[in-house]
Amino acid sequence: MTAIISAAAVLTACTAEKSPAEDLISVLQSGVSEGKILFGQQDAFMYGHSWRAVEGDFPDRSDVKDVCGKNPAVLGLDLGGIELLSRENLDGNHFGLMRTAALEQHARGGVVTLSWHPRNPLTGGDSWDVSSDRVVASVLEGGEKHEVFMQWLANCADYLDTFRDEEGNLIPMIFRPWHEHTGSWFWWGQDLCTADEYKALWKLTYSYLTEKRGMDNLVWAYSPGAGVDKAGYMERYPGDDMTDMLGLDCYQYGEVPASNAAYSAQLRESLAFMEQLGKEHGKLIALTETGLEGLPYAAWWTEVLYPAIKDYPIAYVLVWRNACDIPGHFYAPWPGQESEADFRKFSETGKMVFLD
Ligand code: BMA
Repeated sequence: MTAIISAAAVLTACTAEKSPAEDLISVLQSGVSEGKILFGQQDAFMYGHSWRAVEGDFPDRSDVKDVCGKNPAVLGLDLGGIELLSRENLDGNHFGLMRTAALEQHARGGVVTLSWHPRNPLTGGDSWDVSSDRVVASVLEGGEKHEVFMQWLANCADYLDTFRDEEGNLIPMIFRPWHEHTGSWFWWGQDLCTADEYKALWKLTYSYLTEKRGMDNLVWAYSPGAGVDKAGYMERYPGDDMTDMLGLDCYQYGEVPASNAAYSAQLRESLAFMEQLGKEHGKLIALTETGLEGLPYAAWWTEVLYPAIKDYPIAYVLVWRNACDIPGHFYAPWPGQESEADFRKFSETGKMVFLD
């Protein structure tokens, strides 16, 4: 972590008694107290707008680095597909290469965060298959898919257990399962299960990975979607003992510049109550997903995103992926993209943290 946080902070943070997760939490807290915000992108090293890493050709590259000369300090990766032991995740990333990317990110002093879009264990569909509101109930103890789901968790844990540094130690990672549950587009969403079922799903996941499998390297992030108030945000909170970070997934939708103000207002309102909650519960807060798809507004970084986040003590902000195979589905600029120059300004504010 030396690259992102002062050496003194690291020395204080990394004491022998702490778990890898506690070390990462301390490092992130140090960044917040220094007034910094780490910049992240989903799949940043796996592919970009016009390239993709493949086995045997894994370039040290990201679109962000192509644009501003520095890499994202946070790398987001998704585990979707590991439950079925697939070779590649749902977005075509080879699972072996994802591990390489994570280990390299850790070695260069960066942070790794993991989301998970698993298949639907009841219907056989994907995460977005909301045709049944019994899926969460079916995976809980006593449910007809409980055994199947426990095997999925085991497959996930077996994979995560290979994320080890050269000394054989598990690297710390932010784990962000069952995200955006305040909406109803995933099988674990608001209208698809009760609050108790959601919390039981979290507890099952947490207990299995931490207690049964002993994974003390995971920093647990809770990340509701935008559009809820403070009470709605906390309605399905799993509890302080099973959560380390309060996140938020909040995107900008609609025409620009018309939608700029509404997005900023929503972000500020949410981050304001998250700041309070963070203090009340002693948790880190972060903007775990955000972005404007296609970046059609050239000054979005310094005129929209930066002013909306700069006054809040968020550990990081992560923009979504730059798909190489879906036209227009990107959230960071690449050389030639119209927000390129503005992104460079954003990267040079002194507040946002990138990695060499
Ligand atoms: C969505 C889109 C999809 C992708 C999914 C999981 O927001 O980017 O194309 O499959 O996330 O990464």
